[in-house]
Amino acid sequence: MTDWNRRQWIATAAGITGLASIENMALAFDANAFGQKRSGTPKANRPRSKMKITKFMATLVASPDFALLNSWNVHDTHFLRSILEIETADGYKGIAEIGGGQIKELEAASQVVLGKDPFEIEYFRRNINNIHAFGAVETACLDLIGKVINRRVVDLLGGAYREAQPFSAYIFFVMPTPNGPDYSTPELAAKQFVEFNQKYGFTSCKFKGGVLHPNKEIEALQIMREKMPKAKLRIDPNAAWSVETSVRVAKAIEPLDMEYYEDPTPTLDGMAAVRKQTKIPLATNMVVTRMEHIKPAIQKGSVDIVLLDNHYMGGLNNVRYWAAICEAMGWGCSGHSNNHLGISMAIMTHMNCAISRVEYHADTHYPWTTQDIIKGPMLQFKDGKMALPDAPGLGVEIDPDKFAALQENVKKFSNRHDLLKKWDPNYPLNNHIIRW
Ligand code: GKR
Ligand code: MG
Repeated sequence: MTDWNRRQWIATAAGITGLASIENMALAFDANAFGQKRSGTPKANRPRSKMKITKFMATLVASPDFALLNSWNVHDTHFLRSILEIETADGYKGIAEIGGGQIKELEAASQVVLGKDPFEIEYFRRNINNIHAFGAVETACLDLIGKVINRRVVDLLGGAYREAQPFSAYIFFVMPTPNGPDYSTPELAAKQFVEFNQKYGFTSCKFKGGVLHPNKEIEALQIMREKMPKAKLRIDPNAAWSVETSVRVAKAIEPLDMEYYEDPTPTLDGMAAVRKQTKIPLATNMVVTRMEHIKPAIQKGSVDIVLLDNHYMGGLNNVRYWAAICEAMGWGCSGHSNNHLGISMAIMTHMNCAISRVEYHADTHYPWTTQDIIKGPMLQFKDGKMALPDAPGLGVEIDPDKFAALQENVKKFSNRHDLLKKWDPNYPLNNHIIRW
């Protein structure tokens, strides 16, 4: 075939498939049409440059926290987070944030990562033994890669299914402390939701239960429903209730048109027993957290909704596999969180925006954060949503002065156990038990 005939053939094929700019397409497909002087079409054997990670730093930080209560404790004076920074020989940087107390695990992971290319994520997954450390490494690599190719992390996760992620208010009972707020009654918890709605625009509420007697928590939900007739309501007592109590509470809150009921009771069997006796969908971040939980959860009929979390589910890419499995199982997906800074806020926004299956408003503790690590102002919720940051990678950067201040805070960290024991001598500190 002559050169001209080949170009005609390609142009015709391109026309049939509806491709525009036929002449350009012909040029692009036909690598040898105009000899070696032509530009724009890479040769198949073009050498690819590899990058090399030469710096890996893991740092513990602490940010002040409120006296939030859950079924086994009061939050400490500060919450701890581990910050990972990586850098390549050519000066590209990536960052990540995971839970506190992961520094040793991250340092062990540095042995696997140093000297490697940030694109070798599957190699890292197979060779880093700690799931949290792998999650941090993967996130930092994606942040770095995003900066190299000038795209956002969400684009590396399948693209932005939505540009802003809706989040829910995370409502806690807060123990009164000398300088802190007091949200220790059902009325005050309901007031907190109204305040979060007014300040951030949240229209759904995850209410942390398992703290006061279940009747008080039912009362709090009833007041919330009165004050916010259209809101989506959820309660999460973190498995502090027996099956019997969980069913009794379910019957009492069914008329409130609850969106879901999160981990009322422990174990897949316990959840299955509750699920048989209520119309409210059951959600979890406690009984379906690893792949091996999926089969028994389906067999027993334990849950309807799984909360996705990149930390314990093996990183951002793995969470996408989780979402696909949830879709196959007929489970809905929401998003889980613990106390976190702005880096995690950005990570969760990229992750949830990439996953079409996340049809519920995801959790976030960010409104409780007062001292952040990121450059510039804290990330802002608008109408209950967090928009994807615009800059490449995660779109947030570490502010060195804020970082130094958060490192100093680690020395100030202490628990509030004495105060809690004074406030409620029967509180089962650190002891995760069925309380009612
Ligand atoms: O910070 O008190 C808390 C929460 O209870 C958190 O630790 C849980 O992991 O938010 C979480 C949950 O949904 O169970
Ligand atoms: Mg939960």
